[in-house]
Amino acid sequence: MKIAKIDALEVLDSRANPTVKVIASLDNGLSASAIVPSGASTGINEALELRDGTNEFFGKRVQKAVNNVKALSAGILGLRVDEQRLIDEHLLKVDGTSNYSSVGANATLGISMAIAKLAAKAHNLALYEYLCGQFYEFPTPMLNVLNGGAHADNNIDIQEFMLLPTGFESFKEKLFASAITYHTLKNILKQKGLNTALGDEGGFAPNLSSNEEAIELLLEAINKAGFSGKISLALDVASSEFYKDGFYTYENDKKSYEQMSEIYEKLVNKYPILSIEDALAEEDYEGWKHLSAKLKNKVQLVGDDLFVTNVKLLQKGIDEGLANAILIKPNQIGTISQTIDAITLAKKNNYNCIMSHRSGESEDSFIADFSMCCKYIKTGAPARGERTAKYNRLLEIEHLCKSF
Ligand code: 2PG
Ligand code: MG
Repeated sequence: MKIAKIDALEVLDSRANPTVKVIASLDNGLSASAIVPSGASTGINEALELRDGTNEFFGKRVQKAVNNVKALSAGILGLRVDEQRLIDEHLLKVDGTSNYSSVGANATLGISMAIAKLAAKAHNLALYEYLCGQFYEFPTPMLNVLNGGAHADNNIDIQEFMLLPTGFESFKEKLFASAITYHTLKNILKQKGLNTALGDEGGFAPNLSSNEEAIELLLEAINKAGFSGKISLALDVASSEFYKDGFYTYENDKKSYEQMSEIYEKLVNKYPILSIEDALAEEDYEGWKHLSAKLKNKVQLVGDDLFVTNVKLLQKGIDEGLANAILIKPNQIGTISQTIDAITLAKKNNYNCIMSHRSGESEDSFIADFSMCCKYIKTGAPARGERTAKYNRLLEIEHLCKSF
């Protein structure tokens, strides 16, 4: 059970940017590896993603973080691999800051993920069993089929338009119905002469005249595919991206948080939208209070940039009644133990948890297993290998559970 070696290297993510891969091994030769994801619409309070910042590769190399993995491993070698919390606490202590700004959260998370995978293997457990214990459930997927904002080169403000398949029993039924709808959406876009090129998360990224047009297109696809009433919608507005000096630049107009809240209320009344993420900006606490009082009982309000998987920020949100759900992204906080703490605190306070990918991803399916501790998973469209790696892993888990 003792950790014998921790190795690291640079690999590429789904946007052709360097990222960190960590390989951990035991004395007996058993090994496991993990690849760290990377966001584009990052929150200001996220843990630091360390990039070399040199002239080479647009400053994006992560050789420093790779070197830090090797340096950090010195204090971990010889420890039991299933001492996850002890190991994660060691990483935090050696870094010495609250957001990993010395060694980089891409270094610490790589180690933390690889250790968790290796421990699961050493115990002969599936990763989800190791991470979630007996409290696992199959998450409902939220599939981002139309991309805007920082994830696409089009003119749409809202970053993600997602399918939320609720009217089905199994994960497979939810996923397949969504994939059929995705194909139907592609055909509709083609027929209308709209672009069917894909954005970063595998959704289509056409130029449209308004955000509402995107919603209408999704509903048309759901209807045509025969899933009306069984597939609803979710949005990630990622509004921190278009918030400045107290105002939101939405559809080329300056809006206050009151006006944005009214827009959301109208959308929720008009369309089957069940969930809205980052409806307001991370620093707009007054706005979040207003919006939460107005809509919390009608729709799931998800904090992503607002909470950044951080228990302190989540606790503050709970105390002030902000939102009613949290997006869970391990690389926002830097270790698996801290991510588990955020999930635990959320659940204790009846906040729904949504396990989430980053827009820059890899073939690593870690979050698929981890999502078994959550009510939802959002990991992009049902297309592109770095997204289907996660959905396919969940299909596999479901299959194995059924045949057991
Ligand atoms: C988000 C994420 C994932 P990014 O805003 O929720 O979809 O995007 O990884 O670019 O922050
Ligand atoms: Mg988000």
